[in-house]
Amino acid sequence: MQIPITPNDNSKLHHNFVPEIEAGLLAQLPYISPKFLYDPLGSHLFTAITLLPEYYPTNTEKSIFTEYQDQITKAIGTGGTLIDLGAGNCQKAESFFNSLQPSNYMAIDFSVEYLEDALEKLAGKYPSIQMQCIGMDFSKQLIIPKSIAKDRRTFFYPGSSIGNFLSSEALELLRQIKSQANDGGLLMGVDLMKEDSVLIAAYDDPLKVTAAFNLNILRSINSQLGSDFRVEQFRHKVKINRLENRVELYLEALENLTVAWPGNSRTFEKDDLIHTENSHKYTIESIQLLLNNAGFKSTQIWTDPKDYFAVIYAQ
Ligand code: AVI
Repeated sequence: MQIPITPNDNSKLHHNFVPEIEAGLLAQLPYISPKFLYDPLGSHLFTAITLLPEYYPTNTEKSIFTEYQDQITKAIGTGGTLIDLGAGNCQKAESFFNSLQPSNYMAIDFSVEYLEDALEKLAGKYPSIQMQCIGMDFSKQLIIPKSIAKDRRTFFYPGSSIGNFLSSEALELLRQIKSQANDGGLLMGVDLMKEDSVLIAAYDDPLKVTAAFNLNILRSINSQLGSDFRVEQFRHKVKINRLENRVELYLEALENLTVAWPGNSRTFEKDDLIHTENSHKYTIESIQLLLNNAGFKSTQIWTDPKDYFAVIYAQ
């Protein structure tokens, strides 16, 4: 396994992200970028979320992958390079290794420590696949190293992670994918709009795993910024925003408090909110429009019987 050190490697994380975090905390409506949810503990907590029965996206996407694996493989073709965006524990990509038989697998994630562990196990299991991983914040810019063959690139972006971007950001990312896919394409999972009760159960689960995942962002920020957030002074809050077609995650202050970090501080009053994540839900029409605007000419779409989730191959 090759682990390239790139300009986006996490070793530079602290230095690079302080101004961005500070700007969010000092904003009139404070916010923290959702990428900070995925520190090593946050990545494990997210994996735990995907095991919750209430968190339907993972199970539903998996059922579509299983049911339509042959059709998906036929659409993509075998061989080439599989580029896994937000690879996490690499399990979803692994489920396609036997059918797609990529010659190269490149795993990209914000949390490189978690990725390295996952990839090390995988490399031993599939010796015929060349594997490498990169720690990259591709929410800013997606740069595929020149060493990766240009032809037959399949970008793999499952889990409806595209939903965590504003539509302008999603459009930009999809444009960057399209421009680097060349004669390949994009296999993507997209969560579809549905009734409130299903969304609330998925994002405010009774075991409080999502609450822990959301609250952990404060510890992740403490280690990036040197701030003194205390998790017990906040609670997880979920709102459904029908106008924007999204689930919104917040942390709500339980009391009046001040958070300090080197060179600055922010006061919160009881009930003040910190916005931590948007999870946009699409319709088939709205995602197709976004893909077309990004330059993709054709799409093949597979859904589940309840139309909860869509898997799309775009070229
Ligand atoms: C990674 N992403 C697609 C998840 C979602 O559903 O938006 C993150 C998540 N947030 C809370 N639960 C899961």
